[in-house]
Amino acid sequence: MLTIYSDSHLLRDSKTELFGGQLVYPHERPTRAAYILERVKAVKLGDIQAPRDYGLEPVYKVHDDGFVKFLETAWEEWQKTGYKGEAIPTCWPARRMAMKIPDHIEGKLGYYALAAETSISAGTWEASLAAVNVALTGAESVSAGERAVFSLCRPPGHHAARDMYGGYCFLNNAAIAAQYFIDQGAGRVALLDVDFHHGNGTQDIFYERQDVLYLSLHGDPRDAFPHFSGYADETGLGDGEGYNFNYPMRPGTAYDQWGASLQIALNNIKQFSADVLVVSLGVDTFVTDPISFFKLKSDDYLTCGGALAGLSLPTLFVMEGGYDIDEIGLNTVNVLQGFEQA
Ligand code: SP5
Ligand code: ZN
Repeated sequence: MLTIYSDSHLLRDSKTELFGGQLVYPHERPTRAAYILERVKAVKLGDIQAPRDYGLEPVYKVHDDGFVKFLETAWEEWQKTGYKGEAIPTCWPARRMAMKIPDHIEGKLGYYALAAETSISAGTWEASLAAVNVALTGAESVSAGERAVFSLCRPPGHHAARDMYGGYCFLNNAAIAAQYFIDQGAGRVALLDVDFHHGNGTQDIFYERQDVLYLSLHGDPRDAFPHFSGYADETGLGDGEGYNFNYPMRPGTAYDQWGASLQIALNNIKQFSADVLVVSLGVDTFVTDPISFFKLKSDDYLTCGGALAGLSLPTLFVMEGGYDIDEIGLNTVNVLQGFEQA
């Protein structure tokens, strides 16, 4: 399987994550991609290619103009305030407050953030845009006839909504890739999200559309981030009604139950008769993931990959989360090898 990778992810190396009331070195860190790449090489998964540059047009197809401009200039504006730390929002437009976009960077951070754990740091914008190019280059290869491609994106994307960032995500790599497939003439795209967390951003972007089916397996929002999205009764709106499927699961879920939800999701993808599959691939479902509560084992990722291959669709894997860094390479590449060996 072909892998798309760029060193530009190194530009995203924030020093602070607000976690448990402390500022800690972020779980979402550069070594994640390094260890995955190392495993891709160790097992000789296939060629590794650099991304091409697609510019901002595909980003604006999915994200709000003001939001993109905010991300582009946020670090510069934050620095001008003279604050010493990285950019973290401290106030929000909560219930019954004005939904007007303020001029001051502190107000803008609150307006566009969906969570406060994710600091904006030097290089965040550049790395986020590079991750989009990694996703798009993978999508172009799949469009050109590759059976499956792995886009080793970092930072991840599935929490980024049309006009919101957070959950370690800024631009929604998988959603931008799905939109690219549509623009290349795909009639129906299935976007299956197996990251531990609900992909609230991807759901948001396609919620009122029936050309992109979104399905997500994740920690129940009663127990897990992002807490305000991912319930089973979120089924789509308007034209999109019936084209959004959530499979929330409780703490302690192991592969017996997780795999059963996966089978239901795969059956829904078959019924939809998708032309192409995008997988938001997170391995934070792993038993020793430091921020999650599922109990998947390394071999389960081989099984999962095999099940995905059973759809017999052109497939783009887009990297999302996974924070047990010692095992992230093994677990991620197991999905890809399980897929290839099926
Ligand atoms: C892409 C992705 O996986 N983003 C995840 C963002 C999660 N951020 C909030 C984490 C809060 C975790 N609380 C965990 C309690 C562990 N005991
Ligand atoms: Zn996650």
